[in-house]
Amino acid sequence: MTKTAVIFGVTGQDGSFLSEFLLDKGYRVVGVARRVSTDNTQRISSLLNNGLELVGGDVTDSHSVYRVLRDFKPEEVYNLAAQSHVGTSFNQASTTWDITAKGCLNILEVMRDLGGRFYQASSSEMFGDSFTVEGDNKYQDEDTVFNPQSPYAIAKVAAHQATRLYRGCYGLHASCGILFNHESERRGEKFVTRKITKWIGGLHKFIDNIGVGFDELIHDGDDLKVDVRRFVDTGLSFLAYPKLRLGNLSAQRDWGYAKDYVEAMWLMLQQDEPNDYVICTGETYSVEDFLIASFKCINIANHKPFVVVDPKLKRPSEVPYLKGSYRKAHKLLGWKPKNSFKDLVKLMTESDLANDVRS
Ligand code: NDP
Ligand code: GDR
Repeated sequence: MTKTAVIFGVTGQDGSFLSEFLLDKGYRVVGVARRVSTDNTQRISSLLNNGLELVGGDVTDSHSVYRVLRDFKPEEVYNLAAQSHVGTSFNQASTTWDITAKGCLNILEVMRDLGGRFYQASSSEMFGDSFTVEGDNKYQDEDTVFNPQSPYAIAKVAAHQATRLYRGCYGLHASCGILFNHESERRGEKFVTRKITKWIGGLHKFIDNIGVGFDELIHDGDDLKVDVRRFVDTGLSFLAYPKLRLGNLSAQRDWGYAKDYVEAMWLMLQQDEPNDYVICTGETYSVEDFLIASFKCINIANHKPFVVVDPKLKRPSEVPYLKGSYRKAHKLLGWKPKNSFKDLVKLMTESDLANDVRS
């Protein structure tokens, strides 16, 4: 019998990969998308011609959640919907709460009556500055205490605890995946990894269009410039490309590939008993490490002259160190990551280099 899955947050990075994954498994997949003034279906446009069904709905509107779940009667419900940008949550705390915390509660309330299996997208941000120490090893796992450091993380803790409560009191098959950072060529452009690779793609296009090499770039304040006086057909002396502006470069993250992580979401809902699992790579790298590896893809050994550290991009409160342990997921789900940090940086940088050359 064909199973039906409903995905809230289908238009996002994970929603697109999860839709692909479930369609490949033969599911009927219904994605819930909110109405926005610009097209938010770019990541799923090809899937819409290949079986993915799209319905309107918003997790902050409990009646719309109810109607979708009543009409489609899914066996599995994945809540990926969130205001997911941590930096933004400091300026839009209330919206973040409504979507990321209350939105989850709205789904749980409906599922309490209608049933079905539920996946909640919990986050390593919930740990904040907390970690477990074992000898020389500092890591976070399912037993590490939460100490959230942003309005986003607080909302995720609320949704996580609500999911556990509904599992405990109403016997709902509800699982939380505590996912560490996962990225891809489809990652939103405001997250640091994609911001870096997108910028590199743009720089490559900039010099390629002029027909010069990286060695002809002049470092001038916050800009990179090319002297174009030798090109007879321009009336300009210099063309400029802004340097890459970033905030905190020392933060350490456990970065994996999003495609590997959606499989873990599905595996959690295939277990007889609901549970909570950390999903990560078990390795940690700083933002600066990401910069170094990404610049290496364009054969630039020293990224420093290309980057401006802007204090305005630093957050009021930061999560300094994330490194997960996926022991439990490996033992109970048989899950482990397939792609390394190196694979991820290469894949993302090459994708943005190709995109920018084509456009
Ligand atoms: P994205 O920001 O790419 O996607 C978020 C999705 O939520 C989008 O589809 C967005 O729609 C949707 N959404 C936002 N507000 C609403 C609303 N009111 N009603 C319905 N849908 C809404 O996030 P990711 O795909 O990266 O992450 C998926 C989930 O996993 C999120 O909950 C995130 O917080 C969580 N997470 C992500 C991690 C990561 O590293 N990627 C790690 C840990 C957890 P729209 O396109 O209209 O904006
Ligand atoms: P994060 O991801 O906050 O970990 O949340 P993000 O890529 O936004 O930041 C990672 C680290 O990089 C530092 N940083 C910058 N970040 C952004 N966005 N832009 C910058 O210019 C910049 N410069 C430095 C940040 O301060 C931070 O330390 C992501 C999201 O996907 C969440 O939804 C998810 O829950 C967590 O990962 C796990």
